[in-house]
Order: sequence, then structure tokens, then C-alpha cells
Amino acid sequence: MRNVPSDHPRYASLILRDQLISGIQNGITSQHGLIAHGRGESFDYLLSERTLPTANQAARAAAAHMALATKPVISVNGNTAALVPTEIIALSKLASATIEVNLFHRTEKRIKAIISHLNSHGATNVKGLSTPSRIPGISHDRAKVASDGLYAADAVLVPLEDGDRVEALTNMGKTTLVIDLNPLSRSSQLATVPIIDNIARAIPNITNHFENIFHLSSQELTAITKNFDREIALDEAEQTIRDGVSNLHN
Ligand code: PTJ
Repeated sequence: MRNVPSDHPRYASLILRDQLISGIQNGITSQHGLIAHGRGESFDYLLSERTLPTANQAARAAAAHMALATKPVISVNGNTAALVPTEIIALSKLASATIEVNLFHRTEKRIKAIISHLNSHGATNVKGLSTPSRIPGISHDRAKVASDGLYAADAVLVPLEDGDRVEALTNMGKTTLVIDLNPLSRSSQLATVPIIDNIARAIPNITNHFENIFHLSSQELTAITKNFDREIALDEAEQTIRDGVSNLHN
């Protein structure tokens, strides 16, 4: 990014915008992804671009769910691939999680571009190109999944998701770990664990928690998942955003 010093107050936010623009130029990110990111930015601004204590607890609970899972899968779309490729791969390696590209605006060309982008950052065996299985109850292209990836998963990390698919994954009996800055979105409301945080902060945070807890017994990991209160997390995020709106008037 030219002409913006690293001490600029909006530096982190501007870097993310740059990554998305590069994502579009490289055929990774959908143009709709810019609009989706703008919506996320506005929530993040109202949260003062920080991780709430309850979002941190959610990240810890998500790490515990991933540690307990036998087939954890990280679902990657065009925004995720542009914003956190290295971080997604680090988490997938640590948690022995499969990465599967799953797109709302699906084209084979974009799936190939995302897989090769992830491969260039050190990923191997990224799924999403061959998708003979279907998630029941979804009419759009996000239903198309790999049989040994999202279809077989017991826990799925789904950043920036649409509510339909979270509901369908839940109906399949899967644990859904959703990253979404909007606490009122259907995805957040339906998730087993809603992580109301920017994906750029949430993924490294889940990884840090995973490093700290993966050695625990399954009883201790289960206790972490049970102690997380999703209603409190959703309420805190919503209230913080409402307070942020009120403060805009001051
Ligand atoms: O790459 P594709 O084709 O799969 O398309 C991806 C997008 C994101 C365009 C598609 O899934 C979409 O249209 O998503 P939505 O329905 O606009 O939902 C995006 C959600 O993610 C919204 O609730 C945003 O507030 C939230 N969001 C946006 N940017 C971030 C975010 N949440 C966390 N971190 C962000 N950086």
C-alpha cells in the first residue's frame, strides 16, 4: 500500500482492503466480497476494532470443538482466502483440519485460483474442486461439497457464511463454528459457536487457543465447550454495537 504509514490509525483496516482488492485482481475474491466486507467493517468500527472478551471465549470454545472433532473442516470462500491464507493454513495444520473451498458465487475458475493461491502459501490437499456430494436443503451452489470433506465433517469452521448453509450443516448434525461480525445475522444466531470478531483477528486467536489447550483431556475440552455461553456472547456483541452507534452522536 503506497503513501500510508504503518502508524496511520486506519492502517490495519486499509491493509485488509488492499488484500481484498488484490484478491479480486487475482480472480480469488468475488466483487460481492467487497460489499460484504464493507458491511463487516461497519460492525467492526462500532466494536472499536477489538476482540470482545466473549469473542475471545468463543474462539477458545471453537478451538476446543476442533480439538475434539474427528473430522474438522475449514470452509474457505473468496474473502477468507484473500484476507487470511497463511493463518488458515497454520490452523489447519495444527488442528489436522481439512481445508475445503466452498463458494456462494461458484465458478470452477475461481475455485482453481483459490486452491492455487492457498497452495502457494503452503497448503496441500485443498478440497472443493471435486464435489459429488450435496448438503441437503440448499438450492444454491454452496450445496456442492466433497464427500470426504464438508460432507463427512463433524465440526465445520465457517467464516463469513450465509445463514442457509449454517442451518443445513446444523441439520446434518455438524458442529458449526461461525466467524461473523454481525451478531444478528442468521449465521451467528444459528451457530453452535458464534465468534463475533473480524476474521483477521479471530483465526490467529483460535490458533493460539488451540496451541494452549490441545493437550487437555477430552473431558476438559468438553468442559470448555459447555462453559461457553453463546447467548451471553451474542448479547454482549449486540449491546457493544448499539453503544457504538449511540457514541457516534456524541
Ligand atoms: O467468495 P464467495 O463467492 O463464497 O462469496 C463470499 C461472500 C462473503 C461475498 C458471500 O458469502 C456473501 O455475500 O456473504 P454475506 O451474506 O454478505 O455475509 C457476509 C457476512 O460476513 C456479513 O454478516 C458481514 O458482516 C460479515 N463480514 C464481512 N467481513 C468480515 C465479516 N465478518 C468477519 N470478518 C470480516 N472481515
